[in-house]
Amino acid sequence: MASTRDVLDLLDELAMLTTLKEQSPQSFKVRAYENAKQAIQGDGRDVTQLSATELTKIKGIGKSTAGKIREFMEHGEVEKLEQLRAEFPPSVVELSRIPGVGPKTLALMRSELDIQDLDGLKAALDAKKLRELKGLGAKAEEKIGTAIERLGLSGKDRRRSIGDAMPLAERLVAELLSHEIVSDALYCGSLRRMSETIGDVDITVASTDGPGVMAIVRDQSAVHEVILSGDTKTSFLTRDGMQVDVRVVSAEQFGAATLYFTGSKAHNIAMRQRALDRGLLLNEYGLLRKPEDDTEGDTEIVASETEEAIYEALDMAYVPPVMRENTGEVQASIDDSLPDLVQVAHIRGDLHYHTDRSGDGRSTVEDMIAEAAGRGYEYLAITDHGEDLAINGSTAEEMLEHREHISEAAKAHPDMTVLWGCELNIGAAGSLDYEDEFRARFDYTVASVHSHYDQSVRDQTARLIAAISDPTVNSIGHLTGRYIGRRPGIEIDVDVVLEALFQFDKALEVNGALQRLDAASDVVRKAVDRGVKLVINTDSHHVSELGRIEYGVKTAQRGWAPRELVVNTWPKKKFLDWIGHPVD
Ligand code: DGT
Ligand code: CA
Ligand code: CA
Ligand code: ZN
Repeated sequence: MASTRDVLDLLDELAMLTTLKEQSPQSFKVRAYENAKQAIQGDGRDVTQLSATELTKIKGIGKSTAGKIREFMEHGEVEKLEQLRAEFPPSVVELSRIPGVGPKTLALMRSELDIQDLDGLKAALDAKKLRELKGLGAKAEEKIGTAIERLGLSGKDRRRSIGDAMPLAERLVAELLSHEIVSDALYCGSLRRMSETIGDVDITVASTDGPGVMAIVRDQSAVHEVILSGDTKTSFLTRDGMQVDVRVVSAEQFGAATLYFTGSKAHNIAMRQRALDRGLLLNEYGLLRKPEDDTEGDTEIVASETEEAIYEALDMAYVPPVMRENTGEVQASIDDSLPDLVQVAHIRGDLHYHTDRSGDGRSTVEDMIAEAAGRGYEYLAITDHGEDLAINGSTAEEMLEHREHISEAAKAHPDMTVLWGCELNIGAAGSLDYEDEFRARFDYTVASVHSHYDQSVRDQTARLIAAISDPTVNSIGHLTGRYIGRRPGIEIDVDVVLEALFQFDKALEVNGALQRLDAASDVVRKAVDRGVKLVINTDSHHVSELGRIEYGVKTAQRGWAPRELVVNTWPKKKFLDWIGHPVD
């Protein structure tokens, strides 16, 4: 059965493909789909149960969109969407995501040069044909070529961004868990380790009814093409070519299987060696002891039901999945010297948080504050965009009004300290919004890059250091500004930037938005080694986004971040002291 989530996905896809069709994200039709999506999110009801009339009564949903939602509910597909999908197959959609390839350029590439996929585009780039298109030129051509290279879009084993893979995997696992015959299910592989890019999705299921589970899997709406399906394993492709492997094991073997299929391969090999050193065998079925004489007798199962039991039987501390990369965690686990990692439960506040004061914020001050209070936060920084971010920012005057609004709304939650903050925009050469004096009045600031991604390493490093050294800045948000797999971030000298953060005692943000995960876990690990303070944020623009804190925390854990370095795990007094704010 389709869910509200499926309807939101439907509207997303319609908006995206209609943008390509109309060659503009501003088109009336695109806006209609986007408004409908926001309206449904705001309404909160299960829209699959509503009639066309009830749907159109929701403000923001027009007649035509309501009709499409009903068509989807009744027929399982929408004719308009099928037409758009035929006109813009996944290989073409993929091209539209390359920075520099807008809908108009895409249309020209197809009509003038017959480019229909990445290979076609690369051939045209090699032949320097792109520059001949109307509105392009040698510079634009070069930019597109560089983007393809830096995003790693080429090659046979091309990888997907975690932001594309995670929602799919989470939904499949939830769906599987809702069935009686499934006793457990977990996504494993690189996704469970929080790699930024995913080769394929690996799901492990515990059940005594393999064929039954396989039938459920084949029936999922995400399945575009089944590659293979036996009694215990099904592999399928989604519409945009992502591969998913689902394997069924018995509940007794679940821990051994998830350990194996989570990997990494290098971690598995080191674990197997640890087992061998103790005369044991480790594989996807369990930690096993062979009979003495090799031929007679049964193999004894030492541990297999849970991952914890296997680590314990090997005299090792449990290694969190995000650390299983064989970069020192195996030895640290043996020595019992794994760091005291930050956990979601340690987080006491979110410090990068937008409201509808920002052009791109979609929930009210009241709702955003209530949502944070609902999570039990002790403090919160509302950091709407500063004035330099043209469409999204606020003037000094608007910010002062906003401060009043915030303190009024905060009265409903007296246990939580709500800080009047700002997300400052770091200009091309490191400038920040407002007059110095005004900027200094904010309770808390996060400064981040939102433009000028193409400067030299030297200039970008200097740019960040200018912001870090500014006395009004408390933290640096989404360090590189990247969108994983979509937009390469700025290139910087990481060591120099981390040294500056340490010297000026500023916090480095770990941004939990899946398309960002910025600073990346490898940068976090260097920051931890240098003793740089961290702050884990959601960068929420809507009340539905606070849950991202989990991804931020996992990214920090992947960088071995200990609790004490993360400033938003600190008790309120300690945190407020650090930012120089009076404690109330
Ligand atoms: P991916 O899919 O490329 O993003 O990365 P993974 O880590 O998900 O790799 P995948 O899907 O090929 O295999 C899933 C896990 O299965 C992997 O992390 C470890 C385990 N595995 C796969 N092949 C081998 C192998 O040859 N030896 C060992 N020890 N483990 C393996
Ligand atoms: Ca995989
Ligand atoms: Ca796999
Ligand atoms: Zn932001």
